[in-house]
Amino acid sequence: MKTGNMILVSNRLPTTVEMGPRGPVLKPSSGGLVTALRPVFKARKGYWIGWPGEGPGEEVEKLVAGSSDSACQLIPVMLTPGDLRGFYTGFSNEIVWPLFHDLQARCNFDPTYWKAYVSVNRKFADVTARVADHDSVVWVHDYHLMLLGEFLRGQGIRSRMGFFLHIPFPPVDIFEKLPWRTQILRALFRFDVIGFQTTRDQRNFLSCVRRFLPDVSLQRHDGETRATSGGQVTLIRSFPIGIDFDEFNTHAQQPEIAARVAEIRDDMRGRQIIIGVDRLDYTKGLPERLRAFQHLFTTYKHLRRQVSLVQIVVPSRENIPKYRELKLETEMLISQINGQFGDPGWMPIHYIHRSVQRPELIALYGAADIALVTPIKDGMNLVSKEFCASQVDERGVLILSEFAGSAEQLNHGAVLVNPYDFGAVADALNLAFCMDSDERTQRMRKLRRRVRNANVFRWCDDFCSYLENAYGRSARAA
Ligand code: ADQ
Repeated sequence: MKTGNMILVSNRLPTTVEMGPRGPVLKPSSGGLVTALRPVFKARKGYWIGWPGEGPGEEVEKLVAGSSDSACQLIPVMLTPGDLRGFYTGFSNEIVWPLFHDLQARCNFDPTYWKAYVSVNRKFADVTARVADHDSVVWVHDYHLMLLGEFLRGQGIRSRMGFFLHIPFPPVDIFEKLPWRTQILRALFRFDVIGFQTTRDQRNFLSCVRRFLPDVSLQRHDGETRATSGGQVTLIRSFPIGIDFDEFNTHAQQPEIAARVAEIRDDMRGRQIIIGVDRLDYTKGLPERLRAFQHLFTTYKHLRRQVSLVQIVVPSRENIPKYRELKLETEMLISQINGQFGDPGWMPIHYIHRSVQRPELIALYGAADIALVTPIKDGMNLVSKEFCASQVDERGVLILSEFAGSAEQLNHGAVLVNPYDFGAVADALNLAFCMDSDERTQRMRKLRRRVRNANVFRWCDDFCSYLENAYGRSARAA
């Protein structure tokens, strides 16, 4: 029986493969997306389709197929090393990722990458088509799988299909550099719903459609756009993703975490703690942030010895040369700043280069006086929201880049900055340092209210019910 199932498709399955003493073992991941999707899978039979991660192919495939996640059945899409090079490292991360973050100079428009992208999207379509039927709801995630709707429709699949883009959508002057711009836009119109993080992304996308697909008619109404193309309807709207607020908020109030917060603060000997938490990615604006921090101690000399930055960086995409260069640049800047300003009793920057466990992360968020979240562009940025949810005593200040998607929701309580303006970031740090406790509380209260309300469960509910009710379906089924 396949009726009415929910099929989620993403590049990665919500698991990782680890090598144990007796061969590969499967570890479930516990990200916000997985938590948010559990209730959806409770209501209906569910499948999650994706690549399971590196490991010995056949063994991993058997392991995943035989695993029973309590919420849904996992279905692996097996990819060869060649697929991963061309599709994942190549097209997804050397073309779409930089281009969609407005960094066209970092793109490598190698035509072989496109071939791999097409072929892997087809592989995903073949696997999805095996479990999809007319009553299924298919929810495709992110920039790796923009062609999936087209290939599924090509196989005669008429179920409701939605696509959500987790990263930004670039302005038309940047998107137009993409050699495959028309094919990608056309393919997206085979979905019934296209969701973006922010209204800015939605606007950019619509400008691109007007420029490159003049035959598509667009009607705007109340925040959503109804696009008609060849008699088929696609609805376009923004659905800003949230976090599991309660998870952070509840953990932050537990005595062990409170004790750890006190310990961290103690270790810092009364200095204000500035926290930065990022994947090591050039979009997160790390070198820019460090230069602004350096500028701070030259402009605001009184802040020397009064503040320390705790910068936590999780390694990412280490097989891509640009990411290795970024690691070197970041570490060089950190040692330069520590060498230039530090002394035996004070380290300006504490650098942690590894993944930190959730309880420790919440304690660090809770102990911080200031969060410095300055991506040069970000679809949403969950760190800005996690910081607010962990600030149970409401005294932290959030300094947030104007170019993070979350700035659209958090602009009332955060101090917004242009991350390229080192002077302005240094000014914001000084402002936050000097901010009195009433203003801090007032701002943080607003932020927490917003993050609590627009949580990940609401996001998931909004998208799923919108997709299920999408009237595009009747046009397609005709
Ligand atoms: P990411 O680019 O991965 O996500 P982000 O939204 O900041 O960016 O999420 C990063 C996650 O990794 C956070 O949950 C954070 O806690 C965690 N993390 C970072 N450093 C860590 C460390 N050292 N140890 C442990 N955990 C760490 C993409 C888009 C974003 C969008 C999300 C969700 O690029 O714009 O917000 O998807 O849609």
